[in-house]
Amino acid sequence: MNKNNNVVEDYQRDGVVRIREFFSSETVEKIRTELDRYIREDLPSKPVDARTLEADGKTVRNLWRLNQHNEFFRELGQRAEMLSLVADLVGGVPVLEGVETFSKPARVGSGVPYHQDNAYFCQTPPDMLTVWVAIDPVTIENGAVSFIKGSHKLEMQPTKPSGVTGNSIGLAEIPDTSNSEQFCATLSPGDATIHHCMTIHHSAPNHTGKSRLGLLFVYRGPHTKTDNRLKESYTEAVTATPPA
Ligand SMILES: O=C(O)CCC(=O)C(=O)O
Repeated sequence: MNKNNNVVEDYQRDGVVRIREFFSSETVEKIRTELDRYIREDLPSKPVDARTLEADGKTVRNLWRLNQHNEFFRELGQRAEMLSLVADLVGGVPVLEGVETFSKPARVGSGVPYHQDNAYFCQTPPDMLTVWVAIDPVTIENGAVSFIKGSHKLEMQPTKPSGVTGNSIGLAEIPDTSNSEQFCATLSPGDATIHHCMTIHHSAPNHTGKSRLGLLFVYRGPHTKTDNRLKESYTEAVTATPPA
């Protein structure tokens, strides 16, 4: 893992930081091989909500809870170097809450509405983050994630159910910050971003012929607690649009 020295400073200031060569090309290939095997051999016998499909009803949009369903991904998320990096950012020994994909397959990959992750995670204090690792090249064209730097310092913004399968809750209003003022996280395979759970972000659909697969690790600090008010709004949204 090629940690740049300013991860903590950049993360605290901007609520998002890009790290080049976070995983080696060997690790990226192992991940790709295991994801393909898992989808082919294991997923058919998992609960239906272990994945979200795209609108075509057959292509995987997301794999959820890989840390519960798969030993390889649980071990990857628990590696000492991951935990030590994240510990400085969540303020304590990290709890691995999830390993998942945002697969954004070629042509049918759907967009992700503007949101703050804490509308899903519902934690207080919001000491929770996502390490988003590129498995494919991530470009503007195939749907890179765009972040509004500094927005992690805002309060929770008003939300509304989005009606998007797999991303059931979003911001009630689209922010004023134009796309060109946002940080568009273009990445090479193995590069990563780390974003705070209050940082506003979104991504566009993938109309290109190139897949944009991302593997995500979600961690929280050991001291966070569920905020029941946030949980109520989330439950309403996810009940209206379940992940599967
Ligand atoms: O991968 C994407 O397009 C969106 C990811 C996302 O919303 C997240 O990491 O919270």
